[in-house]
Amino acid sequence: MEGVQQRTEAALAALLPEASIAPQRLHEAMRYAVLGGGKRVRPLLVHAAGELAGAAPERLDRAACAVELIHAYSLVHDDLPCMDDDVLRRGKPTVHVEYDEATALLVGDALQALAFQTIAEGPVNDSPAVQLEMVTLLGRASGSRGMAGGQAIDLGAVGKQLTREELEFMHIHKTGALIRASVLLGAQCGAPLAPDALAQLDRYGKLVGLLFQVVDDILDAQADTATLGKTAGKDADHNKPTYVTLLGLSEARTLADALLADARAAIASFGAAAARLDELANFIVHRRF
Ligand code: GRG
Repeated sequence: MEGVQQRTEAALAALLPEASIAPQRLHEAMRYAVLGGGKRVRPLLVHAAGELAGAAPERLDRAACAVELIHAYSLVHDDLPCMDDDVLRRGKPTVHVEYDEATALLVGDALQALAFQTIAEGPVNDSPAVQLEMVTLLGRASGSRGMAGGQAIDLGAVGKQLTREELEFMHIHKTGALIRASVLLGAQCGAPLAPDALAQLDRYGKLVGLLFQVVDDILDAQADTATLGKTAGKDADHNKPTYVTLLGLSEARTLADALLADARAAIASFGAAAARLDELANFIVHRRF
């Protein structure tokens, strides 16, 4: 995993325009937003699924950078005062605090554009048709029927009670869609997989996407309980529903265990070839941040 994290960092550093190139402030802020932080969970998923499909590492770097650029843009915009209004991200000031709001908006815009450019320039697959499918997949996962749509539902849910189904729908879009797309994009960098195999990978991606958010809610609630003696996390402070506020901590943990078991079962038939995907599902559950 460290190897993939390091090569992702190097690939991103090479892809992002140098801070010395005009417009310098925008390029510096883009590098500030992307480099030197983050667990790189999505690139790890791209590489793990890609290995299963026998994809070349250089292709996987391109796909991994594309999803991580979308993820980084979403965090920059999510932190803006008009959204979550956060001042810290990955242990340092958020982009609009370190630079300014207009720059943060443009950083997100430019990172999103660079993500699609990265897939379009390739190399990601010898087949132009598959390459085009990958652009479409990333667009769907990040647009209004994916991540941006999930964010809109999230903003609309402030101060409201959501049912478990509504909460799940929101997270499958807001966080889950890009995680799910990471798995499929990795697979698409390799040799074509049988429809059954692709469906199994897709099921794994969907489950892991949801699992990621359930664990995020648990970690958030635990962090606040530890530091402030409260029982609810940051999102609850923002008056947003979470799995912990809806189900309680114990049931949220039970749900995470069940999702982990289902995700592992979804890829069980691949055997040892899916060992990294299996490890990643475990990593997502047992991570500390
Ligand atoms: C602004 C269009 C738009 C979308 C924002 C994903 C998202 C949608 C906002 C992020 C809000 C958030 C903090 C959600 C909790 C789950 C999550 C995505 C956490 C951050 O992802 P990690 O843990 O972050 O992978 P690192 O820093 O490790 O990359």
